[in-house]
Amino acid sequence: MSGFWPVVVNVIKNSDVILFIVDARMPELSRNFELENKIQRYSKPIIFVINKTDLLSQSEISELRKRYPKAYLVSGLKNLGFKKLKEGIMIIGHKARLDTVRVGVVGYPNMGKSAVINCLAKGARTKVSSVAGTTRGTQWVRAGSLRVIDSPGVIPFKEREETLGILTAKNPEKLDNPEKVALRLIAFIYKKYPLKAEELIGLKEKDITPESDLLESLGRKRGYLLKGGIVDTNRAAMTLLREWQRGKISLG
Ligand SMILES: Nc1nc2c(ncn2[C@@H]2O[C@H](COP(=O)(O)OP(=O)(O)OP(=O)(O)O)[C@@H](O)[C@H]2O)c(=O)[nH]1
Ligand SMILES: [Mg+2]
Repeated sequence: MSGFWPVVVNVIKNSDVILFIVDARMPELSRNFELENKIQRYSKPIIFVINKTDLLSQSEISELRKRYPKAYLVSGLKNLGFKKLKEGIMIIGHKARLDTVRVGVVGYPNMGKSAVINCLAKGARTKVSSVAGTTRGTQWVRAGSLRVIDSPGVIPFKEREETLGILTAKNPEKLDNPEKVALRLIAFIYKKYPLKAEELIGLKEKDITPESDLLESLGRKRGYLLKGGIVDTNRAAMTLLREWQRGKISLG
């Protein structure tokens, strides 16, 4: 487990409601059952917040709405969806007869927890960056009758490196095997967003065979060549992972 668990458990204990932040590109993958169990153990209401919706198309957003009718869809980058989210939080606060609602914000690293807080609380200046593990301590921020607390991202015990890479919760530079992770990411994009994958890799799904080297296709398409015309697959892998982490690959 990452060293931040005690900090996050404290955030859970000291909150009236928990915002669980997931990434719209991969909401299922970014749920963290260990963390959800912890929240349930303290009987705190959970609001699922699907962030980074700006990276999806309108039809994908509609799909998400259908699939997760109770979740709130937002974009911390574009400041979208926060009026409704605030209302949702206030409803829970009213029901519990609270004058001030303490809102804890949790999730994997890099899901946009700090960005969400900056939108919820206008004066908040929590640090936002594409480096996973940016937030280290906790910080309370006031927003009207809300008190919002940021928290460091947490990773379940023994989470696979491929999963963490796709989740952008582990920085590409820190991965043991970036090419393997990039290949898993490509497979993920083909599965969920096939048209985007075809455009990105330059290979139609129907033309992929077990012999296809997708990193080589990507590198060749982008002109990442080494001496002798060999494709630099490591550069292709690292660039793809960095662009994915920085939200440079729009799926819309
Ligand atoms: N496209 C897009 N990017 C976002 C959005 N919200 C946050 N980001 C980006 O995602 C990255 C992580 O944002 P943070 O708010 O620092 O994420 P965090 O969950 O607080 O991360 P840690 O503190 O490292 O756990 C940054 O590069 C943000 O610019 C969003 O709604 N859309
Ligand atoms: Mg943060």
